[in-house]
Amino acid sequence: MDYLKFLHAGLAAWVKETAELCQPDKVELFDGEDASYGRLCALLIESGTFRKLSQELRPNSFLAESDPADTARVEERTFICSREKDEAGPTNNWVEPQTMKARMKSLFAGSMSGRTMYVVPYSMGPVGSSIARIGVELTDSAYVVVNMRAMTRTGLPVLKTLGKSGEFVRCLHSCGHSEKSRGKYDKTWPCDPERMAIVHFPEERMVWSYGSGYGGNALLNKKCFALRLASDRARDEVWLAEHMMIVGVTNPEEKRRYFAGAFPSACGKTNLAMLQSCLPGWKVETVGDDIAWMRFGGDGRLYAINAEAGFFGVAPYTSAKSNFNAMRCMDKDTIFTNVALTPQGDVWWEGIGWDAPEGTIGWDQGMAADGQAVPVLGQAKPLAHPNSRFTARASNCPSIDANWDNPTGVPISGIIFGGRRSTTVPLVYEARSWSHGVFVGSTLSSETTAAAAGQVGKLRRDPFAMLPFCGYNIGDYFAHWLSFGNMQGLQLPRIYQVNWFRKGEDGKFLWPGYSNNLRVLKWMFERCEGSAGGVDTPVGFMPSPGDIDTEGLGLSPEKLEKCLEIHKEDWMTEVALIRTFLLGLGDRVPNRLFKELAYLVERLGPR
Ligand code: SAT
Ligand code: MN
Repeated sequence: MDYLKFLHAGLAAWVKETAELCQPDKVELFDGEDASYGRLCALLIESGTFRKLSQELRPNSFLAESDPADTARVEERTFICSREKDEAGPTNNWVEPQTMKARMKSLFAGSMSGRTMYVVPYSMGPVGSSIARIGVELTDSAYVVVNMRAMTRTGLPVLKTLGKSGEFVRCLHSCGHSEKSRGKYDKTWPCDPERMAIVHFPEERMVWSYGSGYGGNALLNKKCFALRLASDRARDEVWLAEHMMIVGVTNPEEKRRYFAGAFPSACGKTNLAMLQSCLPGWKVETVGDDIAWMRFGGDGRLYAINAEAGFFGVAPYTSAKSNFNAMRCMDKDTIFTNVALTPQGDVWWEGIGWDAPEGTIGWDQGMAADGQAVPVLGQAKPLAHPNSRFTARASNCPSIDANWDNPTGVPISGIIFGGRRSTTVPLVYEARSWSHGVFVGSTLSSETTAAAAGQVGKLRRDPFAMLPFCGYNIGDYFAHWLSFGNMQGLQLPRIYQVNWFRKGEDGKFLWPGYSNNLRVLKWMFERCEGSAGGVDTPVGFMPSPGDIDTEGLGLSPEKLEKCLEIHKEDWMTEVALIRTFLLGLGDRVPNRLFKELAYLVERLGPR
């Protein structure tokens, strides 16, 4: 650790101070090299956290099983501890920072005893890009380190870029020690479910996370830094940190345009990012599937980078049909968490596209050190946890875009908002203006699916798909988005809403979806070119049925028309819901959004 001192005094001091608090047995710098990654994977196998999958079927891949009490993000234990409560706003939990620090320090005290504290320097975005930022995570979880190796750019090149006095976000993570013994999980998956807390201090650019080793609770680079802290920072510095995928679309004339898109969970954001083309001559390529950092360039265009370097995707229902490219991403070098294990040493989950081989072992049954695995086939409980994940590298994605790692980023032509709506919202429409588009984003909604806890089919508003991820007052966040509309010299992207999930009277989806969504992207592409038609409707500009390429689709004209229908009554109901929602977000919601709502009512006409 000594040479850290030469590199960055602030970092060295923070490491020392944290080690004194958390009392790890050892402190180790993660250099990001393959050898170090391999050594940590071997350690994880030794401790029983990892099982190596079949080298023939899944080269260099592992299966991890978490404690059943630690399987997803915990929003109710996630806090934004800004100095002022109003800064955190109505959508975040808040506790006064000094009080929270005292509480957290008592949890961190000695929490790493018996473990190693890893120092993980990482870059969000291509190393050296002017949009990218550096973070350092101190963690006592080797599982976190190897996941970060896939999800971010890690290691010595990052430390070099950081230099002696560069700025970085401080992320401290400890799995903790449970007061209650959890049997086999104590060793394989340490955590402290009763006292979990994921805490952000935006003014200090710092995250403290205690008690969970899973996903966004523990990989602090992801939702904590790249969305919650970065959104706050982006507001101050006039850029955007968004929960968006980025996709490149190339037409037969080889012209490429990029789109960024925000979708609440379970709406197929990753599938859209990795779409397989269904149209001759058209290509679709992936830049990112979850987090876009965007900044307007000197030429007035909006440039986006993928803040990440891998995919942390939900496994269940990922198949060759729903997402062929994602399946190929996980052919090798992949870490699976909480999926089922086949007797052949491969992985399985519900909706993978084939039946579970006999003897397949469910996610919380298989890894007992004593080998007493109980196959649970035929049991109602799913074999893979609904929030089971794959961690795959972007570089292994067959559809990865040539510019995905370009430090300049990619120029964004259009921004897409999409939700899962069985009624009301048409297949696609284009916002009439920037502020109308911001209104569309701020009122984004989706119906809940069986995959998430709670009632199925319930309509939930999720503005910009950022409800759990906006690190400051959501009203100010809307104002920040609106502010770009008043700036001179910007080439603002067009803004779209899509809905692949509208249902007919028979309760079936009207639109065939999946690769066919490219037909909708094509309309947007051609709108940006100025070559596609758009009908002026009360909700926005829409394609007439003839503007959507349906060649070879076999979709009846009536069905397409139904996909595109606007029912005034439905929209009046929608307007009332939107008004209630916006009013519920407090007095910092910009008036402009209520104006946009009034315009919508006006365009819908008298009752
Ligand atoms: O666990 S993560 O936050 O990384 C993924 C998610 O919940 O969306
Ligand atoms: Mn996400």
